[in-house]
Amino acid sequence: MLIDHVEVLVSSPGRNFVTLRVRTADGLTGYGDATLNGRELAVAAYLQEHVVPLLTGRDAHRIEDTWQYLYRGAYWRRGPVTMAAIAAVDTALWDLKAKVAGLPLYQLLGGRSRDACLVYGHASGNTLPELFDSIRAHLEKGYRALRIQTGLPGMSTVYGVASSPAAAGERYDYEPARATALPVEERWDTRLYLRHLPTVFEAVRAEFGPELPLLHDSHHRLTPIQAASLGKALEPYDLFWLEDVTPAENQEALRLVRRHTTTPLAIGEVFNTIWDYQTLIREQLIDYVRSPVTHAGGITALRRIFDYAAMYQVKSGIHGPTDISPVGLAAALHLGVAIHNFGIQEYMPHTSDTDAVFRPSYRFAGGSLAPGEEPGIGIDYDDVAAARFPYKAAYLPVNRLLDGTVHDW
Ligand code: EZ4
Ligand code: CO
Repeated sequence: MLIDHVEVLVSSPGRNFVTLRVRTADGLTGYGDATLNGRELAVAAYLQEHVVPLLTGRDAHRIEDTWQYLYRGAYWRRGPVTMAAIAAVDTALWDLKAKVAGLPLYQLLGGRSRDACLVYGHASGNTLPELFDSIRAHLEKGYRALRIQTGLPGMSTVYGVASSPAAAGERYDYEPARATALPVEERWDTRLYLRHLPTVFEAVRAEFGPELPLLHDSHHRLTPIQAASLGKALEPYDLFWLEDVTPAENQEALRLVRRHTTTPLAIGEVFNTIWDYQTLIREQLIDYVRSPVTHAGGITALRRIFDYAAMYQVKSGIHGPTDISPVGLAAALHLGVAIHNFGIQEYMPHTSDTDAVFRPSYRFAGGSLAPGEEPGIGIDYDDVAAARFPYKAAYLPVNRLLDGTVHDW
């Protein structure tokens, strides 16, 4: 199964995506996702200039060897650009191997451990009534777990709050990347957030009862002691998880958080290797691993992280915003139905333009996503549709404190 043609596809059906297509001499096609929000062309160039020339003529069956070749062979290790590029190759090779086998990918990963992946949707609102409308709209669609993000009184934009209300149609998802010449700048007030958020969860529990699993993302904005205090304050509302409380480059910071709260913690959407989780998992400082296939070196590498996590009863919570392409989401679902320590899968539906380009075969029903049943990962990229959506530079926002200091976004 020799690789004879590799293409880096960049398109923007609603937002930018970088996709790798690997063709074999006998005419099979495999896909991988290499999208890195706001830095897309860096990965496209890494692939085009430094990886594509290495792939032509290789045996597509040698997934592990290719992974090690690209990881160790570059000498320069880790990092989001490198690991997204390796992820795309790895995913494309798994897609190819499953197509050769004539099986959906999850069969090659050990077969089903469950019927489908429970997902959580994104409910948000600037005010409580808007938030409640968003929760109700999601429940009507069948969601059985929800992330709750809310505006702060007096602040115009806050991470995670959709700009249009729930009823406004298909673009009710939260898309932070904006096609502006410079990144949009947002403002942030940690003390206000810490005071306000528990009142929101109290109101949501009072309105919707104790059963519904609720999640929240602090998006790296707190110090360890602030995170500890928030975790404690939210304990009465029984969160499924509290996400990214601190910028976790410093894994030891989580020791302090953990000593003070039993609120479950999820971390890692910006991590890219197992080493970023070593202390967090071994010392059981977190409960959920957030890495997606797309940013953690592919199915091969993320599977390894999950197997390590399983030793410590840490579960998967794969990142699934719209900046993970349908290729990355499809790969996550095959892995998610196969592993034993599945936790939950994040899900923000893509736009119909995105789905028209990628034609994913996964299906949402009853609050869960099930991977497609045809051979491979279940993606069929439409070049004609993609040509309608050329790349458009877009940036994630930059965050500043009220006095102007740059803060974590
Ligand atoms: O801000 O993927 O949990 N989800 C998130 C996302 C991230 C975006 C950044 O590209 O934190 O919304
Ligand atoms: Co997050």
